[in-house]
Amino acid sequence: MATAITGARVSCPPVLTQAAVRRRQRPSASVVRMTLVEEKKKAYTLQKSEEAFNAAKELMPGGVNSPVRAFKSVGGQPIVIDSVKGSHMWDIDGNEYIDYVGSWGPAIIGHADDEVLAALSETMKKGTSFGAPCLLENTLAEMVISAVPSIEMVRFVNSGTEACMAVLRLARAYTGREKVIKFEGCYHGHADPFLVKAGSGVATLGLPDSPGVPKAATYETLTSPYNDISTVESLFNANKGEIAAIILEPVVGNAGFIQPTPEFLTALRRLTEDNDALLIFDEVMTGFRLSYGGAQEYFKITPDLTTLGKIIGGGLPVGAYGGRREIMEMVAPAGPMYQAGTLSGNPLAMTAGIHTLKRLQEPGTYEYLDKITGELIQGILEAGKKAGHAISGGYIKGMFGFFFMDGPVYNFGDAKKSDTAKFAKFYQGMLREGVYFAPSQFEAGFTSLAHSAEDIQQTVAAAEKVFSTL
Ligand code: HOZ
Repeated sequence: MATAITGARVSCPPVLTQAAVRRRQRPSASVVRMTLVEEKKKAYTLQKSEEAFNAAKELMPGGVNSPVRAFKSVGGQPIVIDSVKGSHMWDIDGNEYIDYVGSWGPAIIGHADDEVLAALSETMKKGTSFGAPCLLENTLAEMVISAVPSIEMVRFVNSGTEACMAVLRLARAYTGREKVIKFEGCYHGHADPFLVKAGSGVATLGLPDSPGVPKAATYETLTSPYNDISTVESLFNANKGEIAAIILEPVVGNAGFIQPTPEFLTALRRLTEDNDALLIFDEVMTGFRLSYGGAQEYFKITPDLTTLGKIIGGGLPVGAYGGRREIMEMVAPAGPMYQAGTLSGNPLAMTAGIHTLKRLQEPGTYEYLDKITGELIQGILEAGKKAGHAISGGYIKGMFGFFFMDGPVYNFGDAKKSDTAKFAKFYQGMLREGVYFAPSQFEAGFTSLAHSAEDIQQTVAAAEKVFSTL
C-alpha cells in the first residue's frame, strides 16, 4: 500500500523486516489500551438484553422467574446472562462484569468451577434423578452434620423456601403450638406464613403483604423489629405457652446486610429456652458463608433447628433443614410430620454440594474471603465518604452490604431510610463500569474464592469514579 512519506525519511528509508513493519504499523501499547477502553465504552450496549427481556415480558410475569431480577427498584434494563466463570459473568451483548451476586449466594468457590463441572459430568453419566436413595445423599448429609453444630439429622429439599416451609411445620408439630415470631425485613421464602413484613423482593418492590395469602395463614405469625429484644419479650409475655418458635436470619441478608447486636442472639436463645419454644436459624444465606459451620459457629449460638440452601447445592437447586435428632425424628417416615419431594436429594445437586463443601474445607478459605471482602467494603465506604456521600456498611467473611445513609443500621426500619434513589444511580453507574451488584438496596452482596485482588481494585476504582458523578 502506498504511503505518503515526506522529507529525509524518503531519501534514507530503514531496512525493515516484515515483522518490524507490522510492529511499526501497530499503535503504541498505551494507544492500544486507550483505544480498547474507548471502544469498550462506546460498545456498551444492552440491545440484545433489551430485545430478550421484551420478549420475556410476554412469556413470564414481569419477564423473570424471580422478582428482584427485573431491576424494578434500580431502573434501566436487566442484563440477560450468557455465561459465568469464576468471579465474572458475560451478558448476551458480550459485556463482562465482576459479579457480586454469585447466583444469590451459591457461587462461593466461583462460578462454573472446573472440578464441580467435572464431577457433575461423571455423575450425569449415571443419570440425573433416581427418586430413590443414593450414596451421594449420605455423603452430603454426613458433611452437613459434621459441619453445622445444631444439625444431628438433616432432610434435603429443593429450595430455601421449601426448607423454611417444612421447618415451620416441624416446629409446630414438635411443640404442639402454632405461633411463630419472625423479624421485619427477614425473608424465609415465599410460603404463606412468612409473607408478613418480609424482606427480599417484597421489600425491594415495596409490596404490601401479598394478596392471595389467606388471613388464617398469617394469623399465627408475630413480628418484631430485628435486634429488638424487648419486643420479643413482650410477645412471649402476651402469648404465654403459645409460641412454637422464633425464626430469623442470624445475619440479615434480605433487607440489605444487617448484623445482630452482640446480645441479640444470646437473648433469643435464652428467651426460647425459658419459654419452651424452639430457636430456628435460617442459614440459607449464611450457612457455609460466615464460617464452615455457618453463623451459629461464627456467633457460638446453637439453635434447635437450621435451614440451609444455596451453597450446599453448589449452584444446583437445593435446600435442607436439620436439627436435634429427637426433633428431626418427627419427620415422616420416621415420624408423623409429612414432607416429601420428587427431586429431593437428586445426585446432581448432591454432587455439586459435596465438591463445593470439599473446597471450602481447604485451609485459608474463610481468611481469604474475610480479606477480600474487607478490602472491598472498606474501599467502597472510603470512596463514598471521600465524594461526600452518607454511606455505611459492613461485612462478615464473604457477605457484605452498604446503605446510602449514616449508620448504624439495626433493623429494616433503619434500612428503609437509605437513599434508594442514589443507590439506583450508583447501581447503573457501576453496571456500566462492569460491576454487577444485586439490583436492590435490600439484598446482601457476596464474594467468592474466585474474586481476585485485581477484581477488588477494579471495583473500588469504578466506585470512586461513579461516586464522583452522583
Ligand atoms: N430471593 C432471593 C434473594 N434474596 C433470590 C432472588 C432471585 O433469584 O432473583
